[in-house]
Amino acid sequence: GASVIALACTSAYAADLTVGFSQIGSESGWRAAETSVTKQEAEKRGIDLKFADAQQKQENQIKALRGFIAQGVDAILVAPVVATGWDDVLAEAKEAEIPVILLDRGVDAPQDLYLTSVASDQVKEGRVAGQWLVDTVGDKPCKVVELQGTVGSTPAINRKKGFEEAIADHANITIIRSQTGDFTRAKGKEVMEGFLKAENGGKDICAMYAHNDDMAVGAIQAIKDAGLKPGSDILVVSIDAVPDIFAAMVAGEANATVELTPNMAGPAFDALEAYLKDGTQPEKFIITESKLYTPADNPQGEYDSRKGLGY
Ligand code: GYE
Repeated sequence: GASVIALACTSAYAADLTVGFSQIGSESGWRAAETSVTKQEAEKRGIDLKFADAQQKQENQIKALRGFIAQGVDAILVAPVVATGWDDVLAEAKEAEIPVILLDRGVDAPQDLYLTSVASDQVKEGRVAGQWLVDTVGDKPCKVVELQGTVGSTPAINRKKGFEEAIADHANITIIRSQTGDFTRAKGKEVMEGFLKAENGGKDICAMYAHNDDMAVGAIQAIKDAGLKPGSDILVVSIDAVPDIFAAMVAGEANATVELTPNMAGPAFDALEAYLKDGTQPEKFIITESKLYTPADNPQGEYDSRKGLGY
């Protein structure tokens, strides 16, 4: 009868949602986890997810968004690789009345061009990392080298800002070298090798701050290759809380990480469904939690609980 048909229609509606997802790439373990969690969250909701990997190139993301608009998707998710250059394509999506949700990075564009942004407070992440170092070294002189994330991305800009704020009143802690490792292990290792060579083998370097764990893991290898002990000769603090940084903690080779949840899609899809259902406007910025982990926090257990989540 009618009720059976109505039921079929309702469930069919949810399954009819088609969402385009422009993902940056797979530059880090955390990025890979975000991709797999997003696919799971879509699957759970019966959403048809159209996935596009941009290999970390903005022009590929803009092409993907234009493709989604032409396809007439119901909504777009995008993790914007850098903060600038989005105004035109976001305006085209708005013109086509396709809501856009930003994941894990922000854009320098008018806020009415996107429905909501789901991300961590990246200034806070940098501040938490810096405060950990302040608490750990006290008044001891500490020369720090910094591995920055992708140039022009909001996490790189904000994590640098937050860390500098935290150490600002501690003249004994100074950043002596800072360079981008583009959020990858390979570049992190390469740049750290350069830092060690430039700082006569690195024996005067007290700490390495990396904007993500993948660059830290690369740097750890470079420190070991130089005959120094990461985690003791050179302290290691970074961000993401991926399994391999917990493995490094178990080995005594890393000292602190600030957790970044890979599940930005859950809150994003919840906001999207409420908006599409009855026009509910979500908060413009949905902020995820940032939590400090050190070797005192059962790193083996944290490794075990995260392994296999797509990292
Ligand atoms: O920390 C890193 C990834 O955009 C906040 O991008 C994200 C960062 C994350 O490459 O692992």
